[in-house]
Amino acid sequence: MIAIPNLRALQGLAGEKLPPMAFDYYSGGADDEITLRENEAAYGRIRILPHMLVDVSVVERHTTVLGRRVAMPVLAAPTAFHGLAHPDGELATARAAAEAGTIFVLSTLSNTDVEAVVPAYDAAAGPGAPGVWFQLYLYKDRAATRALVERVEAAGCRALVLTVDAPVIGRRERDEKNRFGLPAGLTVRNMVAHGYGTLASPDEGSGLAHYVATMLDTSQSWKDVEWLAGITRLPIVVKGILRASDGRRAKEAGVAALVVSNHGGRQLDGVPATIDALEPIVAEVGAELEVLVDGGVRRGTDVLKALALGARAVLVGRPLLWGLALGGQAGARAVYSVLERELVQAMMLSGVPTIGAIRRDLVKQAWQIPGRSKAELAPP
Ligand code: FNR
Ligand code: LAC
Repeated sequence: MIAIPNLRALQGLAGEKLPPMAFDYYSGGADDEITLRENEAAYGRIRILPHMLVDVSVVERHTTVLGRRVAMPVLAAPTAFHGLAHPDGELATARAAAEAGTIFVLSTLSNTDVEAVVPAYDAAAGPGAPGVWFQLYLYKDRAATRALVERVEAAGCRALVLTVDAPVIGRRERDEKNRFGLPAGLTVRNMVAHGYGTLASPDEGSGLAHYVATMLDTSQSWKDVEWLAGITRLPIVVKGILRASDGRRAKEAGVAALVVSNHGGRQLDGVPATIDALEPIVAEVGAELEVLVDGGVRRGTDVLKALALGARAVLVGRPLLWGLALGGQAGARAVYSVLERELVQAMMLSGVPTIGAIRRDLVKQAWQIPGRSKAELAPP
C-alpha cells in the first residue's frame, strides 16, 4: 500500500496499476466530459470565510443520516464492479466503510451478492454502525426487481437508493472503444439468480450500454417510486436529482432523502456541477428532506463547502475505487482517513468545531468577493 498524499494524486497512481479497460471505465464520463470536469472545478470557485478565535480544541465531525450516526459526513457512493479493481471487490470497500463508521451503498451492479456484503460490513463495524444501503436499478422484469428488493431487505440493508438518472447509459466513448465488458469470473452477481448476470465484451460498443439498454426499464416514471414504496418497508432515497421541481416531486412521492447527483458526469453531459445545483434544491425541500450530494468531492474543504450549502452529507465515488485498486480494504480505508483528516483541519481553520456550526454564511462564490469578476474566475 502506497501512502496517500491526497485524493487527486490517487487517480494517477491507480492508472499505473489498473488495466486500461477498468481505468477508463472508472475514470470516464459521457461525451466531451464537460460535466465530469465541472464537478471538481465548481468546488474551486467557492470561497470559505472563516471565523477567527473560536475554540477548536475539540472538533466533532460526526452527524446523523436518516437518523443513524455516521462518524463523518462522508458516505460511499454506489459504484459498479469493484471486482475490476481488486479480487476482494465489494467485500473490501464495505469493510472499509464499516471501519470508517459510515454508510456503504452497494450497487445493483456489484460483483458480490448483497447477502455476502452485509455480513462482511457488520463483522468489520463497531457497535451502532450505520449500515449498508442498496442502490436499485429498475429492470424491465418487475418480478425480478421485486425479488431483488425482497432479498435486499432480508439481507439487512437499511435503505433503498433508487437511481433515476440512468434510463439509458450515457455515451461513454472510452468504453465503446474498449468494448467494455466483465472479464471471465466476474458477473452482475446480484442478478445471476434472476437470469441477468452476464455482461460480456460485445463485438462492438460497450457491453454495459448494451446490458442497460436491454435489461433496464426506459418507461420508469414517478409512478414507479410509488410502486417501490408499496413493495418495501425500507426508506427510499432518490439519487440523481438536479432540479428543485424534481426535489418537490420526490418529496410528494414520500421519499426519505435525495441525492443531488449527475452520476459523476457519466450520464447527460452538459448538466451543471452538483455543488452548483445543490442550493436551489435545498431551498425547495431542505427543511423537509435530508439532501445529500455527490460528484467531485476530493478534499476536506469540499465536504465543508457542501455542508455549508445545505447538504446533510456527501458521497464519494471514484477515489474509493482508486484506493481499492491500490491497497484493497486498507486502500479504501485510507481514502476515508485522508478526507477525515482534511475535514477536521478545514473545520479548525474555519472556526467551526461541530457540524452544526457549519452554516450558509461560511462560503461565497468566488465572484461574489469584492474586486473579483465572474469572467476572471471561470474555469478555462
Ligand atoms: C458510478 N455511479 C453509479 N451510480 C449508481 O447509482 N449506480 C451505479 O452502479 C453506479 N456505478 C458507477 C460506476 C463508476 C465506475 C462510477 C465512477 C460511478 C455514480 C456514483 O454513484 C456517483 O454518483 C459518482 O461516482 C460521484 O462522483 P465522483 O465522486 O466519482 O466524482
Ligand atoms: C455506471 C453505471 C453502472 O455509471 O451506473 O457505470
